[in-house]
Amino acid sequence: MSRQIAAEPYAWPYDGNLVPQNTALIIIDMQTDFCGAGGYVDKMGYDISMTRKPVPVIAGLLQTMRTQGYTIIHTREGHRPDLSDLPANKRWRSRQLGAGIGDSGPCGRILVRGEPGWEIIPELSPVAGEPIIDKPGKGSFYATDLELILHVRGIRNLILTGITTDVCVHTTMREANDRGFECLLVEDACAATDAGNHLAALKMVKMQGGVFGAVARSDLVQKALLS
Ligand code: C5J
Repeated sequence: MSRQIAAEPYAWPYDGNLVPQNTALIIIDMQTDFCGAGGYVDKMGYDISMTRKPVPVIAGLLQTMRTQGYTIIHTREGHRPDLSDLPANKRWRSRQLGAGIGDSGPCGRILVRGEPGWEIIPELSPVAGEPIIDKPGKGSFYATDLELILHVRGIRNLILTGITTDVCVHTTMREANDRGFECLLVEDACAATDAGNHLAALKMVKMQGGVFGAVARSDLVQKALLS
């Protein structure tokens, strides 16, 4: 059976081979530090209502794909408590905005593994059996075992959601595309701290016939999955 999602610039996946056995939902960095009060993004002075906006949309996709037996993968950006994996320039830059990674804040030490701010928000909590990828950088493949986990499970299609569209979601999509994965970005299931950057990130995916994959709205993803 062939199944495709109405997407731009092409119906996704390109070959109609979309089944729970070969497709994963990736939920990127839905952590308090990125969308909660007192977290990293809030401390930098950005509007967290923007990064919170996709929460119910992701929750809806999560429920559908969990129920149908798709692989669900969660990621968290964060550093070791001793900060041995935190590049000095990354720390320096974050301190320029008053939100130093590794420094204490209202949600514990900012972007440090094990701290309250680093946890995935309760609305999107992983359940047993769903891999969580801990990453020190923006991309989910760099310095992680994500690629191995996907290969072990026979996954070749990735449905990408989370925050932020222009940073960790885009970096992950680019990394995945170069590794041969067929990627779909769900436009209302991701968000950025800057509305223009969100739109630009969507546009970049769609150029050159889908240079990094395709983009779809969540209602069209749900429609295809439930048909
Ligand atoms: C950022 C992320 N924006 N999860 N991280 O620093 O996109």
